[in-house]
Parts: sequence; structure tokens; C-alpha cells
Amino acid sequence: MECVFCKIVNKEIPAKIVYEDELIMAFHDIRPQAKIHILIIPKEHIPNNLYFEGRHKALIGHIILKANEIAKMFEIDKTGFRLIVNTGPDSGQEVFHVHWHLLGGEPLGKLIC
Ligand code: D5M
Repeated sequence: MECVFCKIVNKEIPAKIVYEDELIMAFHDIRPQAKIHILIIPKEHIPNNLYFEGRHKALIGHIILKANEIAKMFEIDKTGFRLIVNTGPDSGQEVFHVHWHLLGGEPLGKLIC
């Protein structure tokens, strides 16, 4: 299996895991772009946002709600945070196992949208 995030799910390579349940995992990004930079992934290998199907609706909701809990865990719920899902070449997606970037802990700068 070549997918680096599947290897983290299977505990074949280490990660600084901050949350895990039967469906998802969250761990520190190895190349943080902000003071707090957590990646939230489904355990199922789904290459990117385009591959979600109707059966994933509950999983997607679960991830969004857990993102709020993880933000509270890191005390960035009051100061604010950003959730990003890069999808495809123009987004710069590097790891083709869908993931949410949870960024915060400092002012992040305004995006154009
Ligand atoms: O983001 C992919 C992100 O994944 C990027 O910020 C680095 C991070 N990454 C890559 N390998 C690891 C490991 N092994 N642990 C933790 N974080 C990792 P993308 O949206 O695909 O550009």
C-alpha cells in the first residue's frame, strides 16, 4: 500500500495523533503552515473530495463536527480557524487521501474568498 495516510491509519508509520475513532483520525501536519495545523482524515481511502458518494454523507458530517471539537481541544474555537480541503492539481493537493486542514492559533491572513 503506497498511501502515506493509509500507513498512518494502519500505524505503519508514526504520527502525532490527537484524535481517533472507528471512522476518522486527526494528527499534526508534518509541515505546519500555522501554529496549529491538524489534518483530519477518514480511515477509508478516498482520493479526494470528488470521490465522495452519497453513502459518505454521515462521514462528512462527522468530520466537520469533530473539527469543531478538535478546535476546542486546541482552544482556537474563540480565536477562529480555517478548514481547507485541497482537491486536484490547481489546489496543490499532494496526498491523494482526502483530508481537512485545520489551521489556527494565529491570524491567518485573508483569502480572496
Ligand atoms: O496536503 C498534504 C499535507 O500532508 C501537507 O501539508 C504535508 C502533510 N503530510 C505529508 N506526509 C505527512 C505525514 N507523514 N505526517 C503528517 N503530515 C504529512 P495537501 O492538501 O495534499 O497539499
